[in-house]
Order: sequence, then structure tokens, then C-alpha cells
Amino acid sequence: MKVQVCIIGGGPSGLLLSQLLHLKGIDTIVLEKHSREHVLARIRAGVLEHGFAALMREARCGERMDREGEIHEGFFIAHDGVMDRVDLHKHSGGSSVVVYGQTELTRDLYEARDRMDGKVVHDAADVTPHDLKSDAPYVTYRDGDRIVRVDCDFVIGADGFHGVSRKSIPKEILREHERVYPFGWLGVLSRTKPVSPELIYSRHERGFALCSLRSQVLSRYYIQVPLTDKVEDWSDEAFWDELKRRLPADVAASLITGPSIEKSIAPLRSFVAEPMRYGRLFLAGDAAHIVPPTGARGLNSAASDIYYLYHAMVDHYEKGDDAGLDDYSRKALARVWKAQRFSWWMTTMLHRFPDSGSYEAKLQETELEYLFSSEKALGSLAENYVGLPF
Ligand code: RFL
Ligand code: PHB
Repeated sequence: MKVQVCIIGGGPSGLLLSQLLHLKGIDTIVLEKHSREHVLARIRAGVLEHGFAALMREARCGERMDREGEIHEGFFIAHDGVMDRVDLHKHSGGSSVVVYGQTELTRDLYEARDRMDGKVVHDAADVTPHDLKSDAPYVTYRDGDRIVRVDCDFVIGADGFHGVSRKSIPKEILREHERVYPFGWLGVLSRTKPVSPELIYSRHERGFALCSLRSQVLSRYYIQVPLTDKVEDWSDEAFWDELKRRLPADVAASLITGPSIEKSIAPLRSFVAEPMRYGRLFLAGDAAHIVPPTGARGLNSAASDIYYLYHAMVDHYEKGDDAGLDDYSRKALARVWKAQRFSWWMTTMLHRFPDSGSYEAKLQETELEYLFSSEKALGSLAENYVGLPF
């Protein structure tokens, strides 16, 4: 089989790029290791920046997001017994974010790919890129007993943190920068009315907590837990009790609880791989970089990679201009590192670190006090949270 662009990974990054390129007449195939049901069972991002939402519209996948997603013009930070609001709209000069789940967004992308007869292969086993430094790269995968070969002009590695693409770049070329945090987030999804119409990030001496949502009838809550904890250690009751302890008393009193419909623990990690290009392979999204979810940047960082790649590919095929492809890694990494900085800052300000003492706690308090006393500091937070320009 021959296509122009072979995309490894059928998560939001791979599907969005495939859909955008298809609309420009560029032929792609998406090779996904898991079944569609498996991909759609993952509960991940909830907050989309306006640049991501704009790309979804450009991909003609924004209709349901615009109908069912919620525009949020602010969020709260609870700390030291107070609830301060970050007015994103005011401090970012009129921007906002869209609250719309990654699961729904991925479903919309799959449906769009189906409508256009896009080639998406599920359960593709042993996906392996070959000859990436040549002008004729190809990718093989196993379908049952059969090995299928896909010849292409370019390979896109959009296969997440655990994928094969990044690993196919030789060790002496790839530089990896990593910070592993000594805790994770235990997340619960419940069919209950959210405790607050806007997100609440809570810094508490027992650990961080977050009240988020997917809709006005679907809530998503998180608490910081030690890495040694297992999901089985946490009954629903224990989760709700601990969440309430970490919220201001009036918020805790109005929290509506219910059975969890999903419960999982995500370890927190910061990671960047450089460069994001090797020959004819281009990495995008979590395959190249991971952030702790505190700043809601993960999927949004993938969006800028996709934006740059999409335009670079179109320039290549329509104008024979490779400047965008040649500059991709530099340009993408410049924005990725800003998202890393912001996520690290939000994480450090709001979590309890096991080895920190009263000095670090005082610094966190001071950081928050400064933040809410300075229009400039709030402006910096807001412009990063709604997304820096592509
Ligand atoms: P994905 O979603 O991991 O998709 C990669 C796909 O590649 C497949 N794959 C392979 N396919 C073929 N061959 C192989 N060898 C393969 N290996 C893997 C996988 O099955 C998968 O389908 O990466 P992608 O597309 O780059 O998307 C990235 C986002 O998923 C991620 O950044 C966000 O979910 C991060 N994130 C958030 N981001 C935000 O922007 N806003 C948020 O509010 C937000 N909240 C979150 C989050 C991530 C979280 N977790 C669980 C890590 C909250 C949480 C709790
Ligand atoms: C979520 O709703 O899953 C969510 C929202 C904001 C974050 C992280 C996760 O910062």
C-alpha cells in the first residue's frame, strides 16, 4: 500500500492531522495499536484552548464541541481558606477555554474520518517504521498472521509516550529531558452535578485537589496521591471524604457525590524529547512531550505540533516549499518548552511535595498571595492557560 503520509497512533493528535490533511487532498493512513473502544474508554483532558478549538473547526469537527462544550471565562484557586478567581477573559484580553472531554473530541474525529472514508486501521500490531533517513520510508504492521507494508513520503509519530516512533530515533541523536514527580492524580468521573460551574484548583496541606467537569451532569474530580497508592486502595467513599477535606468548607458541604463511573491514577511527569524530527519521521503530541496535567497543557501542546505540521505538509505538497518541515522541530519545541515551564510552575505552586518543609510551604503561599495582588502576574497566568499563540 502507498500513501503520502503514514500516521502512527490514533489518538487526538494523529486523527486531527489526518483529517486536516485529507481536507487538503493529502492521502494518509492512521495505524492504531488498540481498538476504537479502548481508545474511547480513556478519560483524559477536559480543557481545550481556543487554538485547539479553532483547529477542530478547521478540520470540520467542531460542530458538537461548539454545541455541547462549555466556554469558561475563569476558574478558581482555593488556598489558605480563601477562593480566588482567575478571570481569564479579563486578564488574557478577551480569551477563554472550552470545556469538552478528550473522549468526545476523539469520537468526533473518528466519526469525521469515517464520513470521509479515511483509512484508520485498528489493532495494528508490531507497528515498525523503516528507512526513516531515506527518501522512501515505509512502515510495517501485523494484521493477524499477515505483515502489511505501507510505503509513504513521511511518517508521523503520534503514538503517545509509550509508542514506538520516538524509540526508532537513534540514542546518540535523541536527547531526553525528564522530571518525575513523587505523586500521582487519582481521578474519578461521576454522573453528578458539578460542585462549581467553573473549575476549582485547590492547594491544601493534605495535598492538591481539582474539581472539574465534562458537562452540567458529569463531574471529574482529582486528588493528589502517593505513587505507592493503587486504585483498589480507594473506595468511592474514601475518595469523596478525602476530596471534601481538601476543599473549602462551604464547597465541601455542597458537593454532590455518587458512584464512580471511572477511577484511575495518573503519575505526574514532565518530559521533552529533542529533536522532534529524524529524517522523514516527525514526532507530535505525547510521543515527544508530556506535562503534568495541572496547567491543562498536554493536549493543547499537541495542537500546536499538529498546526505546524499541517501547514508544513501543505506547503510541501502544494508549493514544493520545505521551509516549514525543516523548521518544525525548532518551532514546535519553542512552544513546547513554554508549556513545560507553565505546567511545572502550576504544579509546584499547588502540590504538597513529600520532602518539602515550612520554607517551601511559605514560598507557595507567597506565590499565591503575589499572584492575586498583581494584575501582571494574573495576566501571565491567563495568557498561558488560554494558550500562547501558535
Ligand atoms: P495519545 O492520546 O496517548 O494517543 C496515542 C495513540 O497512539 C497509540 N499507540 C500506538 N499505535 C500504534 N502503534 C504503537 N506502537 C502505538 N503505541 C501507542 C495509542 O494507543 C494511542 O491511541 O497521544 P496524543 O494523540 O498525542 O494526545 C495527547 C493527549 O492524550 C494528552 O496530552 C492529554 O490527555 C493530556 N491531558 C490534558 N491535556 C490538556 O490539554 N488539557 C487537560 O485538561 C488535560 N487533562 C491530561 C489531562 C492527561 C491526563 N492523563 C491521564 C495522563 C488529565 C489527565 C488525568
Ligand atoms: C480534567 O477535567 O480532566 C482536567 C481539567 C483541568 C486540568 C486537568 C484535568 O488542569
